[in-house]
Amino acid sequence: MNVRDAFYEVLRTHGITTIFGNPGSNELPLLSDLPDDFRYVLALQEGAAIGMADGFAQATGKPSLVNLHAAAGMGNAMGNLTNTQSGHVPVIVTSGQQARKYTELKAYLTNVDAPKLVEPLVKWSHEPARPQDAPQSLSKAILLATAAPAGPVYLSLPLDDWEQDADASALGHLKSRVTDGNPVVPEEALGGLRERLAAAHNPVMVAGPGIDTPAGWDGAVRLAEKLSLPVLVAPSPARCPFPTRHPSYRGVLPASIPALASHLAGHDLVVAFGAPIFMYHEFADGDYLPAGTELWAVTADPDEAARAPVGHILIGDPAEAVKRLADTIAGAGRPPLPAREPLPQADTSGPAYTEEAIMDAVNAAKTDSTVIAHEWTSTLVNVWDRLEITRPGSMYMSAAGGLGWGLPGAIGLQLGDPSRRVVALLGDGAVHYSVSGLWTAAQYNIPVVFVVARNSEYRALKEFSRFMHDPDAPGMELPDIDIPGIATAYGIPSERVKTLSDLTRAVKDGLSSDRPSLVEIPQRRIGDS
Ligand SMILES: Cc1ncc(C[n+]2csc(CCOP(=O)(O)OP(=O)(O)O)c2C)c(N)n1
Repeated sequence: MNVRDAFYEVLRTHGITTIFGNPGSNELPLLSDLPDDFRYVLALQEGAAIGMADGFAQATGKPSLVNLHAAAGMGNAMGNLTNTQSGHVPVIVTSGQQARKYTELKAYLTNVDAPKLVEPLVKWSHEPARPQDAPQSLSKAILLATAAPAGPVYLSLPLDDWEQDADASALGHLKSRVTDGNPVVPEEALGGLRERLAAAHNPVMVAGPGIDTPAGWDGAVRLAEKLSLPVLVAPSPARCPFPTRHPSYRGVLPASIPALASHLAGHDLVVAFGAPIFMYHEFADGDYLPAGTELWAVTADPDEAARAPVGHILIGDPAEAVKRLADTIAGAGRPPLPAREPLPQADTSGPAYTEEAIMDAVNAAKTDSTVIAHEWTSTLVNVWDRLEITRPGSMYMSAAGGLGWGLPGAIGLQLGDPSRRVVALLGDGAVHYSVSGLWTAAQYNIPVVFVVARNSEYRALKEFSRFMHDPDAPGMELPDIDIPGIATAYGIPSERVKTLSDLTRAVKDGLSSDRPSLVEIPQRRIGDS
């Protein structure tokens, strides 16, 4: 058995048989004669490959593998890797390295100091010291990526390692190695939070992406109902962690320090589950919390805990913690919360539509099982939740705010769970960062319904420049792009609709077809009444 056979054997052991990638000469010795039980999904650019692997890992709840080309390929991948890191997604990123002897000569396609390039964005970045170590390094990479807090890891793999003899006895051990038991909050620490919650007069829950699991949803809903807690979604959400039509649901927190603090005014206790404190965005000075408000939080990530600027942070699985609290806390005896104010009626007049009206039209087409991949930045704060989200794992957004995740992320989500159908909601600017993913969707027949809102501008940036009192920046206009034409050229059946009812019809048609499709709808530009 050679190193290459052993490498594939370790992947098999962990159930990893899909490789997302974009190959180069350094990778060919690993990829040629791919074993029959593996499938290779070709992305035409490395950022798209990362996005697909990220969506696939999130949909399957298991680590995924991506194989990229040396230094330039890894460079292209870095943008989307910021999202994978922030989203705590276990993606095993690999790239080929020049032959060991050639790296000393810095030959063409040498990845100089390969682990250094990626290091800030991964949990572990490594090039095996000996060819025989590659299977061991892979095994460690997989176990480390999945251990809490999950996240991407990176391996650089020299091209002349694969034909070397493997260490057969080491492989036997690698195949039976298991790590188990992600940390949970100790009972004593959780007891402190339980007491604090029981004594609070007007507590509020903040739900983060870390509780978007069946256990997390169950626990958060029961805890909210038992204590009549209003529930806010943590700012800059990467996933939807709470049902958006539940009476406790109160929308998404704003992402600036003072706006968030004033949103929490009047609450003596804030309890956040599965979120950093907090994923701020718009810069403005102020205090983190209103006077008289205390913050507690539970996160699986010690780094999130340690960098929280305020609060009493408990480290452990946040979904397990919220569920344990719901199981064990006594009811508060407060009356049930009144349902949230009904959403304001959207202005549905055309010919270009408000984002609220477009969101409603998509909502009318989706079902409970539809999964949304969202990268439409002018609807990032309080418009996406016009979608009725009723179950976990139904809504994903780029976790670090890096555009280029949504389109390939949707493809990975769809491949990862074919039992559910994915709608990608994209801005006409966002589409272009990983646009070549459309080709992968067409060629592998991955039936995502791509919805593009066309306002021919970077609307979110224009809004931002108003917020920052920096008007008149250049580079905000996107005229003359034929997105349905581009999609058609990549092999995706596409249409441009003029009415909201046609949008609903097109999304329904797409969801009932077994082919990918794209629909574009005009969105109002900033300042249009
Ligand atoms: C990789 C990357 N480059 C640039 C940006 C900055 N950016 C944030 S929002 C935005 C505009 C996106 O426009 P569009 O997709 O058309 O959505 P709209 O805001 O118009 O709804 C840009 C360019 C980013 N977030 N990520």
